[in-house]
Amino acid sequence: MKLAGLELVRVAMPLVSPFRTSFGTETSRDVLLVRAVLTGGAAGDGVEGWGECAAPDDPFYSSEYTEGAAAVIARWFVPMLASVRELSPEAVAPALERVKGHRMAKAVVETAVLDAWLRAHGIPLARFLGAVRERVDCGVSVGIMDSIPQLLDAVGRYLDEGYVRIKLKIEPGWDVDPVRAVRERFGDDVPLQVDANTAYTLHDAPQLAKLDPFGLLLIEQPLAEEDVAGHAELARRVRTPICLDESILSARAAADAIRLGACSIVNVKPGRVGGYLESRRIHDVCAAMGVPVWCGGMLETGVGRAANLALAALPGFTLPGDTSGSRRYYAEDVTPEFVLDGGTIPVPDAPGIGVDPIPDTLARFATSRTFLTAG
Ligand code: NPQ
Ligand code: MG
Repeated sequence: MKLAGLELVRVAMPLVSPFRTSFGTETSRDVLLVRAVLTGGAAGDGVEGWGECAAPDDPFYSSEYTEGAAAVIARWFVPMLASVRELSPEAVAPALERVKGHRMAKAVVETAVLDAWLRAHGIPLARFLGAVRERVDCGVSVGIMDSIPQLLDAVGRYLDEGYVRIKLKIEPGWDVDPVRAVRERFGDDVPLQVDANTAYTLHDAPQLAKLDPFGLLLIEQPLAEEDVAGHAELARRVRTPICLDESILSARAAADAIRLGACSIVNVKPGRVGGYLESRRIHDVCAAMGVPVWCGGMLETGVGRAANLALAALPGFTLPGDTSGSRRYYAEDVTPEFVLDGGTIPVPDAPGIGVDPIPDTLARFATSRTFLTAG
């Protein structure tokens, strides 16, 4: 098979409520979807597949952002992929290797090709990756709020909906108090964890150690993305397990961080690491080193959500992920809605990622569509 072209579809998705983290407040998600069209396969001409870019609108969470991802795809990735004679999922990363970084842009292109290739071969993504579950346990990420009563309200609603794990976003000034309040209201049995999105420094170790009595599952990414050694030192000063998110850019980075003692749990986000193939390698390396992993989230529409559910069904994903129902973020999704049922969501079992954007719905949310012809 060869690449016929990539369509870049920008969609503007209003969030059901503002999502505040230590790096900013989001009220809508301006996301890039990519449709890959492949030709020349046994399944005939024009097989297509979808991927969703994890890059946020602004470069405040990571160096990547939507407009930048679209630019590098259009200017470099399309010509690089056009020259691949036998395009397969495994051929994408080597073809793009000469471009440094840009993992979220690489991930969305690899995923769109992977989806098309799997559809042509009739294979569901979950089966391709080595999934062992038909449903996955779902957690929810709860943003920083203006007040504790507001937070307790939100957590109470998520627990009523059935979420099996709560993750509180924290930052200096919003850490011990919200955790204590949630424990006092909802008890010690609620699986609870926190995510700082790099908001602390090693000087804050005594403050972070104050979270120890609350029996948290983990503290996610307390320190800077590049501060792996700092996390190793912090891990010696607090009892709560350290989990890395932003720092883990590859399977090699994961192995190094674990060996250094910087983390004992890993958040896997396919966008951040360049795609689902690298995500599976992280899963494998962590399993070999006895480190549990879980699937993170980037406020995905149903396109990204579908693929994440397949990944979260792998055996090493032993902790509930941020694989929430579509309604956690969107009143209306571009795909059929993913609905939480008994704290779980079924893993799509149709070929590829297993879902398609609904054409009319996509047309309503799309702000621009550009088809880039290969060759
Ligand atoms: C995390 N996600 O685990 C991220 C952070 C995050 C579900 O907590 C736009 C796009 C806004 C991506 C805000 C969750 C975002 C974003 C937060 C990712 O660190
Ligand atoms: Mg995180």
